[in-house]
Amino acid sequence: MNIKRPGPSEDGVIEGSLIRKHEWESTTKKASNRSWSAVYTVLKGGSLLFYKDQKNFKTQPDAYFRGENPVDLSSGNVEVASDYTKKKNVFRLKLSSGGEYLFQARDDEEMNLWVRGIQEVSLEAAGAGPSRAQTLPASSMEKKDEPKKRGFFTLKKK
Ligand code: I3P
Repeated sequence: MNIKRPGPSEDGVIEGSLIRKHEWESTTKKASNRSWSAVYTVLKGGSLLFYKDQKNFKTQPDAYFRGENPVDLSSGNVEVASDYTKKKNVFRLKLSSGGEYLFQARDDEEMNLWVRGIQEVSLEAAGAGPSRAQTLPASSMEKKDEPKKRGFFTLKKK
């Protein structure tokens, strides 16, 4: 299987293959389909978009995996799923709706790229602005004050 490493693409998003498990539909409702599925994932415009594969994304950007709507990342929370021990390199995304997904990346490096990327986008989607830094822990504030704000990898602002 050809797995593309995630990285910034032409229009400044992150995209790549992940294995996904939808765990919770909402806080109280488990997802009806909790099987792991390979999804071509695109982080773009404050949302995560899922496709069957890269070709579908390139040729039919509106044809989402199983017709799913993009997942809005505002107030989303992403973290390494260290409590999930059945698979390696798994991170968890919790949404403000109570929805919850697990994602398996190919390796530790890819997992961290996604976690950092989604973290950054969900903060921005939650409402960027000067007041935002005040809600971050001190260590993050120091980082934000560094001259090169986006040193890890670049998510271009449009
Ligand atoms: C699911 C599948 C998943 C499993 C999930 C099952 O069954 O085996 O791998 O999640 O467990 O429901 P199916 O493919 O028949 O839908 P794990 O890999 O995390 O165990 P769950 O019901 O505990 O979420």
